[in-house]
Amino acid sequence: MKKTVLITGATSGIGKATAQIMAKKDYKVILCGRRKERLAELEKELSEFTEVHSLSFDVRDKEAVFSTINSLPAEFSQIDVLINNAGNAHGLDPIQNGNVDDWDAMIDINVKGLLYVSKAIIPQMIQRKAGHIINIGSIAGKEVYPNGNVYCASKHAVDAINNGMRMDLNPYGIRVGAIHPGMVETEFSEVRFKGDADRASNVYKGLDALQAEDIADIIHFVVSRKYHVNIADLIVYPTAQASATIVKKNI
Ligand code: NDP
Ligand code: 8X3
Repeated sequence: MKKTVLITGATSGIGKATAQIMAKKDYKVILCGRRKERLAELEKELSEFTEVHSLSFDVRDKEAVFSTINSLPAEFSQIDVLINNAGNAHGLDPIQNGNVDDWDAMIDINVKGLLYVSKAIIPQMIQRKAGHIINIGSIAGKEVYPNGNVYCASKHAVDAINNGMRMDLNPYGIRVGAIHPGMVETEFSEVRFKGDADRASNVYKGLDALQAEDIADIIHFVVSRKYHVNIADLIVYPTAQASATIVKKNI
């Protein structure tokens, strides 16, 4: 029987690339995100390979998260793999200049949103004593860099939640692990810099940054190990990057 994967943040970047790979690897795919047109477009593209269902909700909206996930049609209601990927950085400012709305967005989306989606799906995994949760953290969850303050805090929280989830779900045989990417060239920096495309593209200038497909490939590798193998914590840098602040650029 085909397994079903639910991917949050599937309208762009890592989530979209993961949906594309998983669809071609014969998983049924549930695409989540806010942007309905993008969901519809991707659903159409992937329907050529597998069964696809789209859910449009904001992960900050607690009620919407639970009601949407609880009303999945029967053929998609068993979620074997959850990929908690939705998230972004908002701003890159010293703490004293930080924008309170940016702080709210990062904590509400990256931390609380991940918790809500997990809470909606974990009970069925417990009932079946099977399942796999992959939390997309970041190197920002392993180290703090100047001006990264609240984004780093949100990803440190993801790291902690990932470890806590693995402990708490251990009695039920549920696999839990995190992947922590370094620089991946997606819409991430455009969101961080509020649509400033020049500033965003500068981040990746002069190096071979990771591409969304690189992380998607690794996600598929992690998911497709034999069930007794749980990859719990994985840091992935582009070769040009050695830490959050050490990056070799050819410019
Ligand atoms: P993108 O900006 O390309 O994608 C972000 C995705 O998250 C979009 O699909 C977006 O969908 C979704 N999303 C954002 N806010 C919400 C919300 N409130 N409700 C529901 N969905 C939301 O960035 P990436 O692909 O790079 O980011 C994916 C994950 O990877 C994030 O958790 C990010 O922190 C992490 N990461 C990224 C790195 C990078 O360098 N790019 C490095 C390390 C980690 P929509 O707007 O349609 O709702
Ligand atoms: C994204 C990578 O270095 O911008 O999480 O925090 S970084």
